[in-house]
Amino acid sequence: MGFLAGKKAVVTGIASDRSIAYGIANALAEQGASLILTYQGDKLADRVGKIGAQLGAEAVLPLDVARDEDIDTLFDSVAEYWSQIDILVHAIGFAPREALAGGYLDSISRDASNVAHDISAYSFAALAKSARPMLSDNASLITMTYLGSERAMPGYNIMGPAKASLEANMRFIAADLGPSGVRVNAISAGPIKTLAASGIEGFRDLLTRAADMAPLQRNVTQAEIGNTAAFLGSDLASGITGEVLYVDAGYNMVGAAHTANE
Ligand code: 0WD
Repeated sequence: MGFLAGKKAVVTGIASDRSIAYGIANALAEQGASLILTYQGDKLADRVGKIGAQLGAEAVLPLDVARDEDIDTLFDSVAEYWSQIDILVHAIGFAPREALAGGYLDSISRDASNVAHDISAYSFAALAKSARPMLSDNASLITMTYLGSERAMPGYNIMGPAKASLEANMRFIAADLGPSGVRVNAISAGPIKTLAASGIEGFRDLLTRAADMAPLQRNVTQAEIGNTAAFLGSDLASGITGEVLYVDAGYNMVGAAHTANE
C-alpha cells in the first residue's frame, strides 16, 4: 500500500504526457491517491481525458483559471465525487509568447505583465480560496515555481516577476491556512522540456547549461518532481509549510566559480 492511500488529490495543469503535472499525477496515483484532473479548454479535453483514464482518475473536469466561473464551479463539481480534498496541485503557468523572447524591457508590456501574473500567480490564491471549504484538516497545497523568481534568467522575462509573486502568494496562503493544519509549499523545478517550456527563447541552452553546472551533472525528470510532490502531499511532510523546495539537481546553490567546463 502506498503512502498516499486514501488521499484525494486534485491535479491541475496537465496539457500532455510531458507536463510536469502528468509526472505528479502519476506519482500520486502510484502511492495510492485517488485523482481528479483538470484540463484547460475544449481542445485539451480528449487528450487529458485519455490521460485520466490511463491513470484511473475519478473525473476529468474543465478549468480555465482566467475564468472566475470555472474556478467557482470546479469545486462544486469535485464535491459531487468527494466531500474533502487532501492534495491540491497547481501546475499552471502562462505568459504571452512574445514576452518570452528578447530582452526584458523590449518584451515587457502592461498586458503581458497582467496576463502572466493573473494566470501564473493569482490563480493559485484563487484556487486555494475556492477549495478552502473542502480542504481536509491535514491537506497539502503544492505549486510549481522556477529559479527565475530570484535570478534574472535570460528569456524567462516576465515569468520571473510572476513566479516571485507566486512564491509570495504561497507564503501568504500558508500563513492563512496553517492554523487549520493545511500546509502550502512550492517545488522549484530545474528545466524540463514541456509544451510551456518550449515557448521560452533559448530553452535548449538553459537545459544544457543546467546539466553542465548542476552538482548531479544532469537535468531532472518529471518523475523526480512527481515523487517530491507525493512526499509534500503526504503526512511524511507534516512539519513542512511555506517552503520552496528545489528539485534541480543542486543547480540553484552552485557558485559561478564551480561552473563546469568554463
Ligand atoms: O522547465 C519547466 N518545464 C518548468 C516548469 C521548470 C519550473 C517550473 N515549471 C512550472 C511552470 O511554470 C508551470 O507553472 O511548472 C508548471 C507546469 O508547467 P509545464 O509542465 O512545464 O508546462 P505544460 O505541460 O505546458 O503545462 C502547463 C499548463 C498549460 O499548458 P499549455 O502548454 O497549454 O500552456 O498550464 C495550463 C495548461 O494546461 N494552463 C492553464 N490551466 C488552466 N487555465 C491555463 C489557464 N488559463 N493556462 C495554462
